[in-house]
Amino acid sequence: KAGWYTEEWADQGSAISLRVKDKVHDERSPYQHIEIYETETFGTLMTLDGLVMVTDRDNFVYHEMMSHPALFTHQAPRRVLIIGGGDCGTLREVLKHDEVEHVDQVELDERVTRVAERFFPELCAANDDPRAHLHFQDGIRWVADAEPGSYDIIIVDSTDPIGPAAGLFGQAFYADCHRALRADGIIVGQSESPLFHASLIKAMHEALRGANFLDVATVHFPQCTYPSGWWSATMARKDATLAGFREQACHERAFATRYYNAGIHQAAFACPEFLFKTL
Ligand code: AG3
Repeated sequence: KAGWYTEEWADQGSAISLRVKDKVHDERSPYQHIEIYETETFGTLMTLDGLVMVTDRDNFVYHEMMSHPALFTHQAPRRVLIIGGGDCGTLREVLKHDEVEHVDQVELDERVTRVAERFFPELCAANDDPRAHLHFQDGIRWVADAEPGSYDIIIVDSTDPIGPAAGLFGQAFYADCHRALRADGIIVGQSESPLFHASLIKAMHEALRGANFLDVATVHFPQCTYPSGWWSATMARKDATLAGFREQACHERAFATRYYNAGIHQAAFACPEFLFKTL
């Protein structure tokens, strides 16, 4: 049925609407309601519990910014853990880095990945890379059970901080991540809209510092199908600062990106005045 798909943000008095040609998949997994639409102008759309997760047209911005700023800040990212990320878009970006030797992706809901394999094959194209290890279980438990110092980078590619994802924004989880990271390890998590959710970003900064991370920073990027159209990822480093961008390596990277480059890397860390005053 053609019409409009709308994600409404009641508390913000605003919404995003995409013109859709058809709903092509609808299922209730043990964890959530998974729907796939074919849109008029944004390609395929995946929603979870009615909220936009991925569209063909704009997911590259989010997935590149969830991965490359952290991977080009770390001097030698070899072992990466992705929590969530079931559509595999972040995994694809991480695997573009040749120095990455092993990626564990821990997604709660296997159905999200199976549906993505069918409707977003280009995001899942690298899933059979021998370096990629997909696990379908609770990420909070995974990190709590991880050997100390087992990862260089942890990427938290979660849904909004409600329901099962809420724990992924808390200090107890960050403390477990701190332990699971090597000394120069970096954690990065999606941190919602700076315009709509500045208090969440502030709480994340406090929780990360409370979990003994030395340096915390937020990167900004446009994401026109998420609330407010402006999105962020918040990053922290265990016992070094987030300075040390491998700019030369970024310039000389052997893989293609569509949003991220060295100029974007540096610009994305700039902190808007209102957020600076909030944090
Ligand atoms: N992670 C979801 C970000 C939250 C979007 N929120 C919303 N639409 N209300 C994206 C998963 C992509 N790998």
